[in-house]
Amino acid sequence: MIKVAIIGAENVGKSTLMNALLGGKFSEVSETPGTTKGIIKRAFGKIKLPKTMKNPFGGADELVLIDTAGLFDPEKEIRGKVLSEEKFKELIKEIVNADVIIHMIDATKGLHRGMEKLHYMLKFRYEKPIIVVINKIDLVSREELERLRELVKKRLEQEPILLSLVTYEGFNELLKALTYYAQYVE
Ligand SMILES: Nc1nc2c(ncn2[C@@H]2O[C@H](COP(=O)(O)OP(=O)(O)OP(=O)(O)O)[C@@H](O)[C@H]2O)c(=O)[nH]1
Ligand SMILES: [Mg+2]
Repeated sequence: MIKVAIIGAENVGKSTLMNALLGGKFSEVSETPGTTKGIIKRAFGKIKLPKTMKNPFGGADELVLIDTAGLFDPEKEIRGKVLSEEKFKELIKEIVNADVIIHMIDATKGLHRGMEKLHYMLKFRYEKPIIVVINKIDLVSREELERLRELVKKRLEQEPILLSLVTYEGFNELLKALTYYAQYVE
């Protein structure tokens, strides 16, 4: 089983992504930050890997998606409003337990400071494969997006996937990245 956790500050579009990947309304979506209150897990189904990819399981494996509550306030470096300290820790435990992580950034808000720190911890202390996604690119100009892309690349030392869950630009690229990272899961 490959566990994929979608993480980010409040309101970045985590639940929208979960629903888009699953093709249905599995997680509540709203414009109000703090909509998802805890952890939502759903089987995505079998993931089929191309023959050229190494896969310890053979040709296919079960993929489970985990949607999480927004970890931080969109503007400030404080915990998400629906999270007690205990709940926050519980979420971090669940995230550390995942095999692949999707770190989602809101194009209109930029890279969140708290998420940046968490990203480092997950990447270097826990050696997690992380897919960085800048979502809501339909809401910003190409120039703004380019600036954010450069900043994210510099600070997180990896190239982000540029995504819109309105136009679906970048969606295929994200699916490809998921398949790619899934092959490294032990
Ligand atoms: N324009 C635009 N809106 C988006 C996009 N993705 C999500 N949204 C909207 O952003 C808002 C928040 O989406 P959610 O999926 O609920 O965000 P979330 O990260 O799960 O939020 P919390 O559970 O509160 O942390 C909703 O109004 C979505 O319709 C996108 O790519 N473009
Ligand atoms: Mg949500």
